[in-house]
Amino acid sequence: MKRNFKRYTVTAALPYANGPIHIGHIAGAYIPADIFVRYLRLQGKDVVFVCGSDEHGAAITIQAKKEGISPKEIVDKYHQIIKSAFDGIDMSFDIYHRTSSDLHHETSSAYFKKLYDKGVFIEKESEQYYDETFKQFLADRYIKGTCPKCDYDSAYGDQCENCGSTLSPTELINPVSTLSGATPVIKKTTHWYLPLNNDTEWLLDWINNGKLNNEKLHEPAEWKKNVLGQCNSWLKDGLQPRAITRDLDWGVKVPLANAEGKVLYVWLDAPIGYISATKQWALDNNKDWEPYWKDEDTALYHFIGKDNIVFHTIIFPSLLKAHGDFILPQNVPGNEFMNMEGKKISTSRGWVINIHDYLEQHPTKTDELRYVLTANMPETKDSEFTWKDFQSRINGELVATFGNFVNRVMVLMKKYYSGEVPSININLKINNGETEGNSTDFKAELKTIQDKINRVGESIEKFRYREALSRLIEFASYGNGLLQFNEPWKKIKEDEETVKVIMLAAVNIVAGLAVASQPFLPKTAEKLFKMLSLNSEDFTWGNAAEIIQQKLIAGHQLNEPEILFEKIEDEFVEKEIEKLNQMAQNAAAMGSESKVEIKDEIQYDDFSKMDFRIGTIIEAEKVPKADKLLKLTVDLGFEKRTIVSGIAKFFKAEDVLNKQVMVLVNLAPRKLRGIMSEGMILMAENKDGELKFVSPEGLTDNGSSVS
Ligand code: B3M
Ligand code: ZN
Repeated sequence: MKRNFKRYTVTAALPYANGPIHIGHIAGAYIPADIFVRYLRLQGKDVVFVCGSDEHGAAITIQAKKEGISPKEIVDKYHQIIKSAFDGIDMSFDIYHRTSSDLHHETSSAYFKKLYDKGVFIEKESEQYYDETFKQFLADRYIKGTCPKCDYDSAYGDQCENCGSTLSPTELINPVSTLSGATPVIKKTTHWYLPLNNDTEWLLDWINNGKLNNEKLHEPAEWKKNVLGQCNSWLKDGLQPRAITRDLDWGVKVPLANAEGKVLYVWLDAPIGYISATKQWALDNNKDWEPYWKDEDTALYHFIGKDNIVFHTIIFPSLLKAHGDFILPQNVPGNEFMNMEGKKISTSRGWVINIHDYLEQHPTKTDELRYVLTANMPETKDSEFTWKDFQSRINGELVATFGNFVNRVMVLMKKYYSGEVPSININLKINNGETEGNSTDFKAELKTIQDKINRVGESIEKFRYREALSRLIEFASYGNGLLQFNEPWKKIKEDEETVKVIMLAAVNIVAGLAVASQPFLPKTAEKLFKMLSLNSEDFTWGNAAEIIQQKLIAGHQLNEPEILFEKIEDEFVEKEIEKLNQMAQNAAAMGSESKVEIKDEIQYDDFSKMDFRIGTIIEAEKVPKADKLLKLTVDLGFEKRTIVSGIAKFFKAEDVLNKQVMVLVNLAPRKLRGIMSEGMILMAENKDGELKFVSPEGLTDNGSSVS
């Protein structure tokens, strides 16, 4: 952030309005964005901080189906829940908008039309996966399969949430429809594509050298390594054209005559949501939105989690550049993921701490949560939240260091001077608070305060929030050191004048902490300003010490001390862990209930068409290069058949010999791995997915019919 920009546009990922937000979201995208913005504002910068609900795409329609209500009802419900969670945790957005708004539909539709008219898109008929039962094309979250990059078995059609890779449905291994669970068929459809293949070159130069058409736009050294790594692994194989429309009836309609039943791909409309949000904010505040997106003196920052990185570093920049009027992001400080108590956070498995639940249970502990999530932020690699760590950080850092220092100062000020700032002799020496026997004077003390504040700011500018936070705590420890080395409680009897200097230096540190903690702990900062009887708006980051000196003058009356943080007892931790385990158990129970889905009713005729017989497996061998398949020979009494069966994960060839089993003998033969399979052996699958043979009770004749 070396250049001095005229204004800043900061975005935080628009969460899907398909469920509550949890601690992983907050730690990944929102707290870092909020710290950064609060820091910029404290420097007196012109900033707009935008966010809003992402209300389109399969994420929404799938949740609507699950809850049995309309997509509109889903987004209305979760928009409210998410918005109030953000308010509760003190996200200082200038606007929290919605992509279902008319303004957004107009903005994104016009954006598409502009690029279409410029001839940017390619119109192409292609073969795509289709679910015949649900009569629907399967893109994005409608299709799941194994990720070709990391082997995760529940990757979506457009991305893998495990490794963050961006995918297309055809890359998935073993794709299945998330609607019916069936293997999809292939069907033709027409879509518009963004020819990203033409963008590889300039993106490589822009991301890695910060240059566009030889003009230096950003410092790549300031980009985070995890972000650069993901961009380059995507760019190294060259980019492919990417479909930017979908066959869905929920979303922004494709504004073309021949596009019935088609909407914009959610990853086209959602980032444009940042622009619509800025427009709405400008309308509400009598401002002009355009400089915030078009002026080269504006710095644009996108704060996101790891699964959103390439959309913000590759796809959205390509769309911005293709338009022609827009600036490109200055930086995209993407974070990795946060895990919890040794496992991945998972809403469906109930392994989650939702923000609105936390707020309901601990309404007065919002700064505490912000603190712990910042201290464990997944900045460069995945990180871990535990309640035990929550307890030890709050008790050790916030209560014993920060809170304790502030309390000692405020109580002593009250005791010695009834809370009134004393007049001091500026020439008296005191210990500098760092080492025994090192003295300093009041002026130097003020300079130290400013240095400590600056050090916190330097870390924020580098997106090193964990470091910034530990520098804040060091600043508070330094305050404790100042008291410890100077021992005002001993000197008060024999050297009152020096005690005045010590105490004023200490109060100044409290004021410095009020300024420096503001980005991280906004409620605490507010309390500190109140106790000090100061107005936070009078302070800027870079001149904090100077303003402190001007405000905390002799005769200034402080307010009553307040307790900043409460100790977290063991019982608190035990209760929270118990709650988590309970939620996970409930989710598991619900999951197994909802899996009982009975197939559509059939008639007796349908059943009687199937010919089941008893047979004995007399030969078995593994099918080469197929993990799951065994080639079996089954003696049916009247003949012997070859049957290929997908049971090799559960049975070795020798285990199944001489087993008597049930066989569907009139199933049309199918070729599997080049072997003609002439029938199907019936298996039962238990809830852990293990297969067992369905066998007659006691041996019977091969060929016996089953009905
Ligand atoms: N809604 C994905 C997510 O919630 C998506 C972000 C959009 S940012 C423009 O992870
Ligand atoms: Zn993956």
